[in-house]
Amino acid sequence: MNGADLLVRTLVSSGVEVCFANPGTTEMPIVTAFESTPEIRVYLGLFEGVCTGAADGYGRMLDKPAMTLLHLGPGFANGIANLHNARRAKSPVVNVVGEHATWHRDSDPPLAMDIERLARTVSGWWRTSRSAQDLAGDVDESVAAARLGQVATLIVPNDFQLAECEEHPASIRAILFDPIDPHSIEVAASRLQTFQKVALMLGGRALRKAGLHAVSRIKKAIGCDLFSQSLPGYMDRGLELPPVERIPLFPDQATSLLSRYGAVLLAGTGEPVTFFGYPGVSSRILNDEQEKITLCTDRQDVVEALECLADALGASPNLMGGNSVSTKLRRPTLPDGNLTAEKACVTLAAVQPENAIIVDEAVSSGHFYDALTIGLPPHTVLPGSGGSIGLGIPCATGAAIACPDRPVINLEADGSALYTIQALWTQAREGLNVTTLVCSNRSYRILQTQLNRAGITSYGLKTQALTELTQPAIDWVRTAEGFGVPATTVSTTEALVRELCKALAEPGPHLIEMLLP
Ligand SMILES: Cc1ncc(C[n+]2csc(CCOP(=O)(O)OP(=O)(O)O)c2C)c(N)n1
Ligand SMILES: [Mg+2]
Repeated sequence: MNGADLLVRTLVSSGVEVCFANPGTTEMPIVTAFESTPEIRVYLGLFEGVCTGAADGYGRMLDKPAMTLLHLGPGFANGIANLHNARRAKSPVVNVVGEHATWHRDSDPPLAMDIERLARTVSGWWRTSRSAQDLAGDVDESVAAARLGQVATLIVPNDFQLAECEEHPASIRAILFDPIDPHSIEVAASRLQTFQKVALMLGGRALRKAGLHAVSRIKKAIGCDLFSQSLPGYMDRGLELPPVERIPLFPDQATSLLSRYGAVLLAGTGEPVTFFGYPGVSSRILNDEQEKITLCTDRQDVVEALECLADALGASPNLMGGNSVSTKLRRPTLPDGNLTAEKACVTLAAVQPENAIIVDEAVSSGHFYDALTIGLPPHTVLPGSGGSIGLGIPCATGAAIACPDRPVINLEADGSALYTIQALWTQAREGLNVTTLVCSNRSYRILQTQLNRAGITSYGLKTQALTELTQPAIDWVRTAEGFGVPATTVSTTEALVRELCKALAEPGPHLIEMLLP
């Protein structure tokens, strides 16, 4: 076998089942190695940001890594924006990046770049392999690093992919979290009990079912309120789960929401900070008087820590009684008439099927949606996480590949959609059950809102040119159909209900342009 075979076989024996790829000449031995490895499924993304966003979506859904295969520094660079989102989402991703042959590298060929430097910006683990035989150990370590909830990047020179080497058995390693310190949990429990009003700020695995189960025990014991950062990576929501509120994006709203709490427990996330720096406004959302208690480190299992905390607070394992979880089905009533962003959100909440995966990159159109979902049937929400737009369509693609039996609905802002629109082609090629709802307000509306908030209400021609998506308007139906995805445009709530139900009933991807004011 050669190094490429060893690499692919080790990935498979470490539990990796899918690869989102956009290969070039330096990765062709790995492409060939896929041929003799039926255990790994491969998907072509027509831009590296599609591959990395899809790997992120897959990783978020299954909490285990997909692999990407990327071409040299330029290919990796194209994938970085969505790897940034993956890093913020604590998503497990393993990148394999081809590199020039070691003997060729020093001649500074046209595509040469400092790949390690790029890798550092988004990866919790990175390495350039030193020999073909080392590849098994490298892969093993990269997968173990990714499974802790980080991006791992392995750079593999082409000559090592081609070199002969020995088979090396590897197996799936258990995730190696650092142990929880019972004393620090006791301290956290007794501090929390001294405050009247406590907030839990949740992130990472704390927002998955198992974490939320422990959280609801804590809520039942001490009556705290539950929050997440504005853009968490993953949230299980709906019936039988406790209501978690995403903190607002704008600092004044976030600060006033959280100022009433004497203590904030940080579980799986850091202290909340404002999205941008605004002159005269503090970067931190919590004030100095509020006590901040960090439950555990990134290297510890937040779910286990939450369970220990629930035990330390004397919380009963039984969740019945009290109001720590929503138990009553509450679907909003369908609105009627011409669509607005709010009506689009209400319609989605009224119609979305049980077990749906909602990929939320609706930007300014989506903020009505969250509050409507507490009493809905169980579902999962995947928000933008790192604020780098262009994640939604790739992320929905990866989520659908991870969970083929679950309907995926992607609430997608028009400007954001256009960064990685070619992911629609992968959805069509693979026949994925994704319905993309484009929030067609024909502008970068949030930028205009930011200007309004800064007191600028009339725009000059240049500001208009840089914030409006008109002249020409995007033809969404022809764009989607060009990539092989059936599409339609709706302007009323009634038409949206009809088209959404039709799209959900038919297999394969669909796109619905929602005309919004
Ligand atoms: C990669 C990247 N480029 C640029 C931005 C800056 N940015 C934030 S929101 C936005 C426009 C959003 O427009 P759209 O997706 O249509 O959402 P809307 O504001 O209209 O709801 C831009 C350009 C960003 N966040 N990420
Ligand atoms: Mg827009």
